Amino acid sequence: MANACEQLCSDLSEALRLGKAREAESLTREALKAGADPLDLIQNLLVATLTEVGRQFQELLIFLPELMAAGEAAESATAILQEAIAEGGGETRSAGTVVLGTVKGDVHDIGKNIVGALLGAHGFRVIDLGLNVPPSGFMDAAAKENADIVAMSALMTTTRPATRSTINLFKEVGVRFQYKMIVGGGCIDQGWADEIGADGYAPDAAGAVELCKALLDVT
Ligand code: B1M
Repeated sequence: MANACEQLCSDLSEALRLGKAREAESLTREALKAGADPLDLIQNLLVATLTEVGRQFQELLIFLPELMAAGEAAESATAILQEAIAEGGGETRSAGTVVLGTVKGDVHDIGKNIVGALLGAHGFRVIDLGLNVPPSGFMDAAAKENADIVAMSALMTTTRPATRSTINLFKEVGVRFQYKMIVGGGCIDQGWADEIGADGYAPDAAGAVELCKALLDVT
């Protein structure tokens, strides 16, 4: 991260941690003005801060209201970073259509939104189904939008099985072969992707772009 925004970034991390949404918004804008790269801010600041917030929540050092406040502050900052990513995207040729959503039972959408923004910036047509998407939601949208890729995000061990049910539904209906199906999110790894028969897994948003490009043979 550029030295110029070291203090700003540390203030931003603190604002996110304390759930100060307005402050997080203005510090995000200032950091971008000072030359910070939006993806760098996401990977090195936002993810790191929220991981720490998650750890504190797990260890009962903070409680649901604090977790929610941090989540809301992160949503505000992410909206600004998403815009910056979209503005930075110069590709006009359509690289393919991706139907994207957070799986059933899961309302964590900050990471999914970042993945969508970056895919969009790289020329993909992204159909964002939002959060808490049931298997049938992915299937209906994939058919309607003539998707190339179905991309599922899951953040909790309790919602991870929904990625499997979604793939299984595509199999049962006999349309699995029509789409590439990929998974990602905090509780997912390559082992899980292999176990459920997904076509790929990416650990972060940049990795998701590389994965989609590789699956569709886009250079
Ligand atoms: Co919740 N939450 N949360 N939460 N929350 C976690 C996930 C948790 C790990 C915290 C903890 O205890 N340590 C834990 C889950 C434990 C488990 O696995 N079982 C947890 C819990 C328990 C809960 C509740 C159950 C709490 C409660 O109510 N008692 C509840 C669940 C509600 C539900 O979903 N039904 C809940 C609620 C919330 C808030 C609403 C308050 C808020 C979410 C706000 C929102 O998303 N709009 C929230 C938050 C903020 C978190 C943490 C702190 C941060 C998540 C986040 O946004 N990270 C989280 C702790 C953690 O993750 N360590 C936690 C930043 C984001 C940029 O990263 O989403 O990982 P991430 O996305 C990355 C990559 O994973 C990847 O790219 C992104 C960018 O690099 N990626 C993909 C994501 N999707 C991808 C898809 C791809 C490829 C890559 O291809 C398809």
